Amino acid sequence: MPEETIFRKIINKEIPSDMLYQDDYVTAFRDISPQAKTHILIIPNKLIATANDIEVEDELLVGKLYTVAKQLAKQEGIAESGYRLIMNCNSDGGQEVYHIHLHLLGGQRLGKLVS
Ligand code: IU
Repeated sequence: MPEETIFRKIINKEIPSDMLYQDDYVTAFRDISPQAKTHILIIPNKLIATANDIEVEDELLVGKLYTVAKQLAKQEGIAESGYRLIMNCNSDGGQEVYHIHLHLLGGQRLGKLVS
C-alpha cells in the first residue's frame, strides 16, 4: 500500500486549504504556492500515488478529474481564454506529492511547457 500524503489531511479537512470543490470522489483546492494567477489542484479522494499507478478501474475517476477541472476553469472565468492541465509523474516529471493531482493553471499567458 502506498503511503498517505498531506493531501489526505486536506481531503479530510484536518488541515485548512482553500477548497473549491469536493464530492465523494474528487477534491479541488488552490495550490499553496501558485505558479500562475489561477493554480488549482484537482485530486481523487482515493490515493493513487503516481500516473504509473492508474489502473483500468480508475478510468472513470481520472476522467472525473478533468470534468471537475473544466467546471472550475469556467467558474474562474478562464475557460475561454485558456488554461493548462498537467499531471507530473515521479522525479523527472517534477512530482513532489505522491497522490496524483491535476494542476489547473491559467489566468495569464503561460510559457513553454518544458523548462
Ligand atoms: P507536484 O506536481 O507533486 O510537484 O505538485 C505538488 C503541488 O502541491 C505543488 O504545486 C505544491 O505547491 C502543492 N502543495 C499544496 O498546495 N499544499 C501543500 O500542503 C503541499 C503542496 I506539501
